[in-house]
Amino acid sequence: MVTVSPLAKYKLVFLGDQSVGKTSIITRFMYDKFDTTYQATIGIDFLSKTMYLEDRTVRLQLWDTAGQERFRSLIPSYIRDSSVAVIVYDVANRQSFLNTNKWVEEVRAERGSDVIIVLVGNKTDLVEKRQVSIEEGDAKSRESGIMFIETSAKAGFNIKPLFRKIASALPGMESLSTKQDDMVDVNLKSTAYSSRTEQQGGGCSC
Ligand SMILES: Nc1nc2c(ncn2[C@@H]2O[C@H](COP(=O)(O)OP(=O)(O)O)[C@@H](O)[C@H]2O)c(=O)[nH]1
Ligand SMILES: [Mg+2]
Repeated sequence: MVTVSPLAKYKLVFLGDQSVGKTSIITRFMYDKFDTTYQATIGIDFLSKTMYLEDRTVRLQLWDTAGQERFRSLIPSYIRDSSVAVIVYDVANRQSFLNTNKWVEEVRAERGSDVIIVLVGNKTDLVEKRQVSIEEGDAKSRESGIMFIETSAKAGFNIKPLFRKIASALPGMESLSTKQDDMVDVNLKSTAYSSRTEQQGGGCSC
C-alpha cells in the first residue's frame, strides 16, 4: 500500500563549482527565466516549489549554494538534512567535471546512501566549447551509482525533466515512476486498470 503524507517536503541542495549554472538552473525552473548577468550567490538561500505528480503533491525546497571557499565550511550542515544532492558541472569546463568527485564524496561522507544524488552536466548549448561528452558523464554516474542528466539553463533544455526525475525518485515515489514507464512503454490502458495492477504490486499482466 502506498501512503503519502498530505504535503511531503524535501530538501534539495545544489552543489558544484562556481559558475557552472546552479543558480541559473534554479531560476529557470522557478521562473522560466535566464539571466546572463552573473550574480554570485551570497551565502546560502532557498526557494520552495510545489510539484504536482499525478495524484501526489511534493514540496521541494531548493537550496542554492556558493562554491566560493569562504562559504564552503557551511556546506556540510546543509547537506546533512537534505534528501537530494544535485551536483552540477559545466560540460564546457573539464575541471568542474573532475571536481564533482569531491562533491560526491562530501555528500556520501555526510549522508551515506541515505540520499539521492543527481549529476547534472549543464550548458549543453555551448556545443563548440564542449569538453566533457555525455558518455563520460553517464560513465561517471554509473561508477558512483548516482543519477545523471544533461541540461541547458540557457536554452531551457531538460530542466523540467531534471526535477521530474528527482521527484519520481523520492521516497514513496518509486511505484509512480515504474507505473509511468509501464504506461509509456507497454500500453495505454485506462488509468484505473493501471493503478489496480500497481496496488497489487505486480508487473503488467498484459
Ligand atoms: N551558455 C550557458 N551559460 C550558462 C548556462 N547556465 C548558466 N550560464 C551562465 O554561467 C554563468 C554562471 O551561472 P550561475 O547560475 O550564476 O552559476 P553558479 O555559480 O553555479 O550559480 C552565468 O554567466 C550564466 O549566465 C547555460 O546553460 N548555458
Ligand atoms: Mg550561484
